[in-house]
Amino acid sequence: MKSKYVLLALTGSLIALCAGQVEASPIQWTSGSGGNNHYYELFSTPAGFAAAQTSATGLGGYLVTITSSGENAFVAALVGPSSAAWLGGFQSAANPGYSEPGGGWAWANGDTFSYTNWKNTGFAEPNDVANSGGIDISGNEDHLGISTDPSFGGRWYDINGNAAYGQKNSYIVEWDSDPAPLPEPTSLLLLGIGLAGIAFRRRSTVKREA
Ligand SMILES: [Ca+2]
Ligand SMILES: [Ca+2]
Ligand SMILES: [Ca+2]
Repeated sequence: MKSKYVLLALTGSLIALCAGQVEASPIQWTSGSGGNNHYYELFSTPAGFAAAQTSATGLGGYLVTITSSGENAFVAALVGPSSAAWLGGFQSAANPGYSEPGGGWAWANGDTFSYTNWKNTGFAEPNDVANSGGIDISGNEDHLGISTDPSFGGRWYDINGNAAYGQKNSYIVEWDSDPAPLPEPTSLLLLGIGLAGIAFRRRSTVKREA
């Protein structure tokens, strides 16, 4: 009986895992199209900056960095029309050349922050204006976003990433190489239930045998 229960629970877990598992669907920016062969995926469930960054590193990648006009165009297309997303950039007084609003910006993953694509018409960015008194890292707006709203056209803006101000955005994860298949949370939950079932059956079997 013991081995039968274990086998049933294990089979159930495997079925649940296979049925629930959906591979991440990152898109490669291929060298054939002028790209860097990195992989990118848009996560459109709005998240605060810190949560987005935690999600990106948890998936083995990083919040997207943009280091060329070609990469900006690729990322803007991924964001889609009239939307916005976090980029993996931040500003800090600890960074070389810091001054508000345009100095001391850096990519969190260490990429060189030289290419920029700030909104430069109308209300130009960066402007460090919002959330008066709401210090982000060093100023009022020290995190980085890209917007495809027609008034931005794929250009960047600085915004407060302090969770207390509640800004949420879609975000894009970038990987240098193809990430491993990523199980969905539901399949991990089902796997957990299956494993708990194995443990329960083992314990109850021991009881009956005792
Ligand atoms: Ca990049
Ligand atoms: Ca700032
Ligand atoms: Ca701004």
